[in-house]
Amino acid sequence: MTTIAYVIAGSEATGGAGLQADLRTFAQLGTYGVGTITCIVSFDPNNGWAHRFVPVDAAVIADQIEAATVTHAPDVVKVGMLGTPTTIETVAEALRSRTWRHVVVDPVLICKGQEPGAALDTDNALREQILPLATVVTPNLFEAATLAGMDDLTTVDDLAEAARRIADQGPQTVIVKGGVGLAGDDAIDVVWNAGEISVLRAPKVGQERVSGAGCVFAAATTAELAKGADVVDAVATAKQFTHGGIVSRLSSSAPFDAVCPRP
Ligand code: PXL
Repeated sequence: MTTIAYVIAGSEATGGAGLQADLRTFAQLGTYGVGTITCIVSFDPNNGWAHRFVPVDAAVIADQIEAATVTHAPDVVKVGMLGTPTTIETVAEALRSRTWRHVVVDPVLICKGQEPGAALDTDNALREQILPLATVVTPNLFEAATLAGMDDLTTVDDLAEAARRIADQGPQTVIVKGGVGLAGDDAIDVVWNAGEISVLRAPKVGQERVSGAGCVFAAATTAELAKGADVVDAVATAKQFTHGGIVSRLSSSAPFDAVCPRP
C-alpha cells in the first residue's frame, strides 16, 4: 500500500531546506510525498546570502491544499514555514476543516529578509492559530524560548520546562531541539510526550548548524507517523535519520552545508 505524506511549507531555492528537503525525506523513507508551497525563499549570493522572501497568494495556497487533500485524503501533515499572518490564517482554516491523525508543526518563526515589524505578528499568529492544532511540535532553541516565553535555554532542565509550557498550548508531543546550542559533546533533544519526558542524544558533528536539519527531522517524523509508527518511535527514527544526514552533509558554494541523508 502506498503511504501518503503531506507537507505545507516554503520552497527554499538551494534545495537544502524547506519543501525540497521535506519531499526528499518523504521519498527516502518510502512514502509518496505531496507538497503545498506557502512562500518562496531565495538566498542572495550577492548580499551575504540574505533570505529573499516572497509569500504565495492566500487563494493559491488554499487551492493547493484543496487539490492535495481531495486527491489523496492525507491524515498526517507536516506544517513548515508559513511566514505571514495571512498565510497562517489560510492554513489554519484549511487544517480545521479536516480531521487529522497527526499535525506535525515545525514552528519556523522569523526568516531574515522579512520585515521585522511583521515578525511579532507572525509569531503570535502561529502561537494562537497553529499551535492548538498541532499534535507534535519541533521547535529549536530560539523557537522554543519564543513560544514558551522564556529567556535563553541553556540546560536540559530549561528545555524540559520550555517543552512543558509549549505542551500547555495544545500539542501532546513537543520536541525541543538543542542541536549544537547546548554546551557539551552531544546534540540533545528533550521530548515531552503526554507528560513523560525523555532525552535523545547523538554526538555533535562539528559546532556549525547545518541547513535543513530541522526540516528533515520534522519531515522524517511525519513520514514515520504516516507509516503508522507511534510518536516515540517516529521521533527516534527521525533523530537517527537526521544525524546520518548531518554526517553525510552536502557542501556547496554557499557558506553553509546542507543536511544530506543518503538512502
Ligand atoms: O530551515 C528553516 C527553513 C524552513 N523553510 C524554508 C526556509 C528555511 C530556512 O532557510 O527557507 C522555506
